[in-house]
Amino acid sequence: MPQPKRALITGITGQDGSYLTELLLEKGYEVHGIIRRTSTFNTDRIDHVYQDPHQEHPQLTLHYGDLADGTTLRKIIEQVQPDEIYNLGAQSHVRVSFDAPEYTVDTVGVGTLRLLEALRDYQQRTNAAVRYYQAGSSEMYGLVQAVPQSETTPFYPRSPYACAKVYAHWQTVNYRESYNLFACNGILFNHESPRRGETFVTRKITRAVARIVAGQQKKLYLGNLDAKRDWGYAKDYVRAMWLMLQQDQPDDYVIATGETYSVKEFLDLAFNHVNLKWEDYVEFDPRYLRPAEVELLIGDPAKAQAKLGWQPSVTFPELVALMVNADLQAVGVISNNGQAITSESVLDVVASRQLIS
Ligand code: NDP
Ligand code: GDR
Repeated sequence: MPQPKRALITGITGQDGSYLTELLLEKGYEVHGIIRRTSTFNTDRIDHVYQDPHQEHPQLTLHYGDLADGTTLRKIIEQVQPDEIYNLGAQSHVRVSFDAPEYTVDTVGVGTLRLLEALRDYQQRTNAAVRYYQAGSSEMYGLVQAVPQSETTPFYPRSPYACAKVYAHWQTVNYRESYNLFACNGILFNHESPRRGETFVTRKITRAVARIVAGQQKKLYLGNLDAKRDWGYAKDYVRAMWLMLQQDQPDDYVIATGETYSVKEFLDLAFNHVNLKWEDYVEFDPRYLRPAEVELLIGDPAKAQAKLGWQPSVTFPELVALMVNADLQAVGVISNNGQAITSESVLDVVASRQLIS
């Protein structure tokens, strides 16, 4: 029996970490994840794949660690002896990065350097061939230089988060070229899902729609509604991460849908799904504005399509619908019976509950 491949994931408790874990477990990997010690459980998104560490040969093992703690990162790499490392850990909220710039840069920027250094030493000492994935972001493009943005578009970061991601990107390139590491940068445009953190705009909207329908919320406070993003489905995007590490040569890839929509357009689709008008519920709150905004992101996924054979499988309207439906299920407005839920069937249920006047 060949040994299963072993993957180590930072940020395993996040949106992408949870989908990537599912994908790798399906592919027969032994998965190891780094989690932060917290005073309450932070493993909601991976609880359904959790395995008792006392069982023989668990396929999923969690290790306490932090990107701020290089010693522990080294120890975990030594212990796990991974074939692939996916560095997804980050303080990933752009607005919060303006409030906590030093912490954000330490985790996102220097944290990546700590991991690369630990990997370099491990690889040089053991001669092990380890493949490394760096979670880069479309935020690195920042102020528009050209559209659509591709692997050759210059970066112009507009937040502490984005500056730290640019640093991490170039360190990854530098370690690849200096030490012959198999290291890839994914430049991923926004990707969403029912597991998206509740303070990112898409999930904030879909959660509010469900809560408004259920009578649990009256208003939704938002910032800039004119920003445009290239929004895809997170499950598709973690497949791209894995594909990058299966190629003959390490390289950098843009992962995007090639389409862009405004926050307003997201609002339109999400509220229309339950026959409401967003204008009746949304209020402006300047606290959600950023000191510098990224106005327009639209990615060119041509290289990933040609070299990785990657394609997104979910359209923008489908993405909005699946997120609203998941939040309607979470508040108990529609049942979770595994059947496809259309906009019409949502409206039937909502109307029958007399929630729409
Ligand atoms: P999330 O915010 O959902 O998850 C972030 C993960 O990082 C969580 O597991 C979090 O742990 C962990 N984390 C936070 N701080 C530390 C730290 N100091 N040390 C170790 N782990 C830490 O992000 P996503 O899943 O959406 O994104 C994954 C990665 O991809 C991130 O690096 C993000 O910046 C990047 N990215 C995301 C995009 C998107 O649209 N989603 C687009 C492009 C890039 P905890 O659960 O304990 O908070
Ligand atoms: P982003 O995502 O900054 O693109 O970063 P976010 O959903 O936070 O913002 C998208 C756009 O919506 C506008 N907006 C609001 N945003 C939030 N969060 N809350 C609001 O109330 C609100 N109102 C309007 C924002 O100004 C912005 O223009 C995400 C993160 O996942 C990053 O980690 C990742 O790198 C990038 O996507 C690609």
